Amino acid sequence: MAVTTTPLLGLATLSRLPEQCRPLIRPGDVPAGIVHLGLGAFHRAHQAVYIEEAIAAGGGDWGIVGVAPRSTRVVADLTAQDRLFSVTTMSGPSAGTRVVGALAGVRHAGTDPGAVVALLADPAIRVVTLTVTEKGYHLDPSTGRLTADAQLRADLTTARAPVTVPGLLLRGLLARCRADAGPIAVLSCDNLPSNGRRVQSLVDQARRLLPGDRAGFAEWLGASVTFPGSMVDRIVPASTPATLELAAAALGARDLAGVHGEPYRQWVIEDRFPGGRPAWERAGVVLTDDAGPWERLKLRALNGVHSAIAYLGAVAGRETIAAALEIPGMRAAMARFVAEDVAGSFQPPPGVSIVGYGESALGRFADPAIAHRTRQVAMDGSQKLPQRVLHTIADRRAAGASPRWAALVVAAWMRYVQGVADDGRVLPLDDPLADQIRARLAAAKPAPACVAEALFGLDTVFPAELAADDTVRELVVGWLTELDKHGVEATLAGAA
Ligand code: CS2
Repeated sequence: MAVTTTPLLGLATLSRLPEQCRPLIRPGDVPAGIVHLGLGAFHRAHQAVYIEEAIAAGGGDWGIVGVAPRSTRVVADLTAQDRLFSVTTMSGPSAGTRVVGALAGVRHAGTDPGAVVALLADPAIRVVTLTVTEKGYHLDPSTGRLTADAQLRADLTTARAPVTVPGLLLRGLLARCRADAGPIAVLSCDNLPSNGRRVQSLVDQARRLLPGDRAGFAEWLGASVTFPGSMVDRIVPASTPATLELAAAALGARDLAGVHGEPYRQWVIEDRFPGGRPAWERAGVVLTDDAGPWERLKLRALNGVHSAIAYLGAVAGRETIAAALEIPGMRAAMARFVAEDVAGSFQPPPGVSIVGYGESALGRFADPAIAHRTRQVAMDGSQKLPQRVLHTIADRRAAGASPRWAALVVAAWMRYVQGVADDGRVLPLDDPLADQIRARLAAAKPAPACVAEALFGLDTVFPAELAADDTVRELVVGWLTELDKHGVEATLAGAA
């Protein structure tokens, strides 16, 4: 009896894919012009899609060399598939799958850091993009100061092969300067506050730690490297077996690197690319001279709300964001958070309503097909809270207001990190500051005021002024007391 197996996605299977699933370009046809650090699901469903569309519409040698800082798995899978992967766009009951061919190469930084440094010094590469998550930058979330961790110091001060992202970037830029390989733009696509300026400051701080006289390097950086700010948006949960099953069913080929995401996507980029850039405007990217208002809009009215739903939902035992949004009172509380606290905290982009934007974000979160896990969004809270919630609080306090709903989000995070859901189940604490958080909680009495006091003492998360603000403390302790006594569901039912 003949055994039929589904073939693996690759150049050899391309001609057998249904027409509507085929990539716009074939990997290998377009030479590389971009190095991307961070080959996770978000990059594959966002920048890779936009860049492929821009190349297809406007040409140019802008293929991407994707670098995985840690995961060897994604490099092996993509290599086996000739760097092809699919993106399945989910919307309610329907799904559409398309293969993307933007990857001109893939590398694993852990096993071959020298190759990554050499790429950054290659004149053909004129843009570096990054999606390495907030913690990948090794910056204190509240101040933006470079953390002085041993790994990073060793990357910068010894001749060993770099293992951190800032280490790779600095060594690469230094090699580029020495090779006189021409100007380049470093484009952060992570949800950091003022991400362009943060990365510029990261490079500047890291440069000062390099041994020897680096005056020439500083001058070259100032003249040849730009750090455009950007806002990126698309909900792309971690892939699951269901993602790969959907891809295989649509393609008739197995795709081990498939990702899925929502139909919505947005990219706003400051147009400062001294070595040129893809024709992004042909792919729907908004090019601007100031991404700041867009970035604040997204971090505060979308990501802040996302985090709030994640903490409250996980404590209430809900697996997904969509399920958490169905808790009675959740949607109303989130709408009031945006309308009463976020909306008054900054000037939005011209013509954009913060309340309307917040409403549409809630609509996106509500789609159960996306199946974004509350625990995934809850990860790394210490790195996310400042730009998502604390900046809203600081701006509202400066205007004399009492940001009640934003305080609920801080209380929800403080409730979540204690590690036990309302039904007694254990919640994971996946956070670079997990040890510090646990130590502070272990030393504190369990009363809400003591827990809040202990956590407000995390000075790389909470600025001193905010931690010492009695109004903020009272609001947070009030909510934490409610959450402790009555649980998330009763708190929300009585709140909005
Ligand atoms: C989420 C984001 O995991 C998280 O923290 O809030 O990944 C979110 O889905 C994206 O920023 C949407 O663009």
